[in-house]
Amino acid sequence: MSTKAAPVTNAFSVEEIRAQFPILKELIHGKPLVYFDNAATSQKPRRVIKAESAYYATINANVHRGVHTLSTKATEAQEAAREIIRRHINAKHVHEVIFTSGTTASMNLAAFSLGQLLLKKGDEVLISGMEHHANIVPWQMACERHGAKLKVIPVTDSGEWDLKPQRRSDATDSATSFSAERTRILAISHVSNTLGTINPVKKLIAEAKKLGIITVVDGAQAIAHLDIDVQDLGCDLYAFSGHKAYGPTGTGVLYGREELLERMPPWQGGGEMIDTVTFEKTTYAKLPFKFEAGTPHIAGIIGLGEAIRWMEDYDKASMAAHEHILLEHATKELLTVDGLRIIGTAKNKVGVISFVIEGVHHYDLGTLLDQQGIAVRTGHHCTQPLMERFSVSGTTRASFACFNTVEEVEVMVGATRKAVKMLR
Ligand code: 7TS
Repeated sequence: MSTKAAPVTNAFSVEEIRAQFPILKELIHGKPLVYFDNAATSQKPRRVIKAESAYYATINANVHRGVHTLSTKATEAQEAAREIIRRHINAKHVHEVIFTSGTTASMNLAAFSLGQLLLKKGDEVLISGMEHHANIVPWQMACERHGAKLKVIPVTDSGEWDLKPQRRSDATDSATSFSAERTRILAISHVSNTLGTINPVKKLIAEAKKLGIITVVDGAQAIAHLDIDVQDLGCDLYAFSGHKAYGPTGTGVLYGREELLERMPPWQGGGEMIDTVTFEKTTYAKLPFKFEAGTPHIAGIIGLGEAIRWMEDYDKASMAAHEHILLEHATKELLTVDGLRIIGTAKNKVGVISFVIEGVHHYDLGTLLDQQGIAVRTGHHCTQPLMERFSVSGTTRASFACFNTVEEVEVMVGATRKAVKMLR
């Protein structure tokens, strides 16, 4: 497929980028693949695939265990990835970067451990109405364990946080108020996976901090599109998945501020997270290993380090600028489809566009688009409460990455128009 999008900056050429993704040469039902499901998982550049397979081919061994050469090399490669990630998110210390299997695991760690440390009967955890289930259910479980309550920031019609009730000193709706006495934890997404909204996390974190509230950010949809500086954000914990940022599946990170991580109890017990074990008592390893029980996904972590270096080579801001062009084009063109409504119309968005079409079920549309080689996600996107907020059972979602083109957007819009005619 030829690519029509002009390079956005000198540092960025979509043609050059596309050439690095082997999967983009695949045909789906005989048609060139148009991959618009990057919010579910992004595709991987050759460099990442090679880094992962090179580990297995040349230095495969367990980490932090053997004195033998391979184990040393594997350990060095894994720890080099930790430093790449530290630098990328501007954490102060390398031991503030904990490897997990993904955002879901990071959030379960955070909710379990912070629950043990902070929550007691009558306390509150505040999340927002646009959270992914991974940033709802672990907190619900923690609240159940400790007798705390889950409170929710409402979402406006455009798909943004409605912070007015929180700000009012005379807030009558206690369901949405920040309370110095009761709120212990604020857990919010940086970017909504369903709406694409970029949330003003820094501002809310600053307000929470004034009240001594611990802040946790779900950065799953931010890491591939925004420059992340955890010190500038001021958050206590920040979670993301490697596979949504051009890295391997089964990898993730939980960043934590040293002083808080020191106080947090471990989530999982087992090998590697201990200092000494007797049948009577176990003492735990230093950070970050206290939170990394068992053998990690070493190959994946090395691949994640390479994915981060790859993104840095191409400059995230240039990628985001390109994706914004795709978003604007898709928004304008899709709105010309009869009966189409976009869910999520915030001013500040990443390249995610969710829509519903009158008289057309999202599942049927997704199936017909697939016949044309176009991969989109359909359904509730693991945000069922948000679907309820917008009174829809699901949406069709196109989510862009730096390798997508304006021409691909046109292919999708054309195929959507055709599908609507068939389905009505
Ligand atoms: N939080 C957000 C905001 C997400 O978008 C996702 C995954 C997760 C947490 C969980 O990440 P995981 O890597 O542990 O699965 N979101 C999506 C999605 O939008 N479509 O498929 C997965």
